[in-house]
Amino acid sequence: MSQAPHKAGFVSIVGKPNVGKSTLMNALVGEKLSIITSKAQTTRHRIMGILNGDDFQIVYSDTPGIIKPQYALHESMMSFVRTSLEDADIILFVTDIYEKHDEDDVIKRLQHAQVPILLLINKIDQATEEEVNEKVAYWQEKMNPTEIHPISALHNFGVEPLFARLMALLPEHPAFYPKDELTDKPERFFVSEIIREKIFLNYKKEIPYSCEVVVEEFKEEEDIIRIRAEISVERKSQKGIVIGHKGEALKKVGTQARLDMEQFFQKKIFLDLYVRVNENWRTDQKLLRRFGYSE
Ligand code: GDP
Ligand code: MG
Ligand code: K
Repeated sequence: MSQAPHKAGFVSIVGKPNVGKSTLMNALVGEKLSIITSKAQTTRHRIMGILNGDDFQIVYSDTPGIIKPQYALHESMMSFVRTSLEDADIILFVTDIYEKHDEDDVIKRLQHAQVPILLLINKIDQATEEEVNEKVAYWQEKMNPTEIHPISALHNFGVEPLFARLMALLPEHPAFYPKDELTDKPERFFVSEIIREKIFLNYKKEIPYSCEVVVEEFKEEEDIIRIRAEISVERKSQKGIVIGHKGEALKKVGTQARLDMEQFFQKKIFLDLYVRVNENWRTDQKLLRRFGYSE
């Protein structure tokens, strides 16, 4: 029996506020991973949702800056574009039927992207066929993206064909995130991703790469979630650095991570974070999988 090659990639969803990015995200991922909100951050992207199939994994993401309204938007849009040029495999540039786009340099940057750009005209349930055709012509002329898809994310119109295009454009690649962790215990996965991000933010050089995070306990109670997580390092000297003078460094990581988790889970978090020396973690299968060396 022949098997289709595994496909995986990052799909960045970008656009102005209120054009329907979150609605589209829900339509694309469905209820399969409702735990994922737009709050969890990773070092690479902000993950909006991950959709796993037997032979594919699509990681939908945006960057934190893009949701800032008004004057900050422009700049964050630019930095998004830079990031997505480096990281995304496919860009979904969401507009809606009402939008008049006036940031020409954003469009120029997107035009220079080395990856496919699918321009989505959302909310077509609110427009006549003629208006939709006008918008298609407008964007064709203005931007000439790889493809243009009129859709209604809210009414699930055009989402299925869009998904088929994503699958066709997705590169052959092993999964980026372990599928079993995502299906069994997605909360733990996001807890460890948040902690990992804070480690990357707070320590220099090789330290972040020497740390592995394991969530030992995740207990949800009525109005608090109790989390115990272990940071494994390879050497005693690294343990000292991670903990810091009088425990200050670890405390900072813990506080930052806790605040993000409270946002993510919309609940009070008690986070018990500790450090352990574990010389062998580099050979740990789970870790190799996480970095995509095996499936
Ligand atoms: P975001 O800020 O880009 O994430 O936009 P949201 O997904 O939060 O949507 C903003 C508003 O537009 C919400 O009130 C949605 O219900 C609405 N919306 C999203 N998609 C559609 C659509 O296809 N048709 C209509 N009529 N409304 C939509
Ligand atoms: Mg949104
Ligand atoms: K997320």
